[in-house]
Amino acid sequence: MVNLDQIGYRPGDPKIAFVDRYRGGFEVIDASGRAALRGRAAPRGLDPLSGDDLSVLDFTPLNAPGSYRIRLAGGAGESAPFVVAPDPYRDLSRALLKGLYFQRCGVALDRRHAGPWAHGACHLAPALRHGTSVERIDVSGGWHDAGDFGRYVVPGAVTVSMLLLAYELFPQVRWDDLGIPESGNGIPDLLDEAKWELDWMLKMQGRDGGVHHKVTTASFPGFIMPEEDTMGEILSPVSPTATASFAAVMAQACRVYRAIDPAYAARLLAAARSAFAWLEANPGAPQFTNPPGIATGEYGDRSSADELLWASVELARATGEGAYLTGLPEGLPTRGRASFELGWQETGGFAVLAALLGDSGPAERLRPRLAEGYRLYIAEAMASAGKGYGVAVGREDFVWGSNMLVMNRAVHLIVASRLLAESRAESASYLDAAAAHLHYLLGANPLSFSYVSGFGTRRLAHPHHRPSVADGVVEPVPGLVAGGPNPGRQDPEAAAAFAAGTPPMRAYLDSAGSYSTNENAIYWNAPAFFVAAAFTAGDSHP
Ligand code: G3I
Ligand code: 9MR
Ligand code: ZN
Repeated sequence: MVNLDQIGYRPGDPKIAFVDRYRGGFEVIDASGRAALRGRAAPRGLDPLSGDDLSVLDFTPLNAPGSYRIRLAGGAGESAPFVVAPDPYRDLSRALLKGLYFQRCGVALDRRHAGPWAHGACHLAPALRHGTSVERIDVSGGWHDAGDFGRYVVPGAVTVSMLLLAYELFPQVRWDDLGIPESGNGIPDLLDEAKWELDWMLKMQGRDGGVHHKVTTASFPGFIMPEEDTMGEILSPVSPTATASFAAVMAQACRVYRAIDPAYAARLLAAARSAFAWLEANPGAPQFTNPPGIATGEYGDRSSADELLWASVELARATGEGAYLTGLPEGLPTRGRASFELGWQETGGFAVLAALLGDSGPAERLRPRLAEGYRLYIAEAMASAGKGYGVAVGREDFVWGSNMLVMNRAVHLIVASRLLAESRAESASYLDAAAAHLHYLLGANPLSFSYVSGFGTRRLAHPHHRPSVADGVVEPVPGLVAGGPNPGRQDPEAAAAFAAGTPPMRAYLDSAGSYSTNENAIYWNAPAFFVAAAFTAGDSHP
């Protein structure tokens, strides 16, 4: 197999394909069957993450737009087709954003916007407040988290935050013609989609400012359509991580919405302030664990210090009030990768970006220390990106949702190209490294597999996504990102399929039963969207 990005490459970008145990020559064949370029495999050595004895095929000089495939000498193999084009990731960016529209809850997805994946309205009945038998609360709306129908505040917050970061950094993706119900309303669809979740999050806040952790059924339903899921939902208790990440993203959103809808921005800020006040009033609040009778995703955490840091920085930035920073621990964590994570559990990276990007107001004083730590983090990522399949991840990153960790690394490299680079060459080196992560997601990996539904030749076909299984449509909902390789053998199919010791990048199954490798999730779409957006053309190109 010849492993490469099955969408393609832009002229001028580095272009590298990967092969296992091959040392010979290769040809890049154009649409008319002629060899447009010839080269030889260059050995890269044994790659522990894939188990591959890797060689790279460098076809960087191929810059003429067109459609191609790579052929190895002596019939040893051929790649999927790919293009060289000035703006190859545009449709991908749009689909990754629209992937969130397909997750909308509490509303019907109509044919005009959802095509064959249209379905009826779901989860409109008020949820029962946990621990009571009669108190019902309307918390309809938001996005289904993943392949299940639960709505969880913690992952919702990081997803919206990533969308808002993309909105701020990439004006080229402020489309208003994505084909969602709000398209054409004069507001970028990116913000309309973010608002769908923000409006739901507002409903999840109690009168005292505390924010409920999640709303789900008691257990996961079978493979049914969302509108068939009528067992009734339960509103789980308030949690400190939900309240803190809520405060952070509401404050961030307030900044963005000020220019667009000042009344809405004021509402968001009031919500952020009252969530923060709840955190101050409840310093010892216990971490969330599933309450009795609830068996859906826990999204638990050891500590909410990172969420609190994030909320402090965003609130200081939104209000200009330095007081929001006074409670911060003396030694801000700025060393080690955990400080920069952009996941649902470790959110320190969102705090770092909030402090480093743009006018961060009183958070400006955190910058020198953060920037120093950031520089070290990026240097480490760059060193690791030069190896194997070109992604800055290690064995420890191959957990449930490894594709998110790959995409998050690329997010940081893209930010570094703007924030740290002191020359054009340095900036280009960060962007090239980031692009390699996108190529990995789209097929430049040992399985020669595109983890995005609807994109690539060998691509995600059977996600653990209830609607895609139950809707009777052959193709899954497009624009979904699979969690990806996870050698943890955390579902029965994965446990049966991988022997212990399977190289981490190969521990993946395109099967709807394998929720630990093949579910989709909103917070896996968001960083993939961010990265694809960075490489989408427009007025302001990265
Ligand atoms: O962080 C530890 C690491 O220290 C340890 O060495 C490693 C070894 O297994 O595990 C790491 O933790 C893993 C954690 O994800 C990392 O974020 C856990 O094993 C793993 O079980 C956990 O998986 C989470 C999964 O839910 C199960 O709780 C995923 O992150 C999370 O994305 C996923 O989320 C689910 C929701 O619960 C329900 N909705 C669908 C959604 C997506 O699958
Ligand atoms: O479908 C569920 C998926 O959304 C979750 O991420 C996953 C882990 O919490 O659990 C899935 O549900 C499975 C359950 O945990 C065990 N029985 C089989 C369910 C999948 O059909
Ligand atoms: Zn629903």
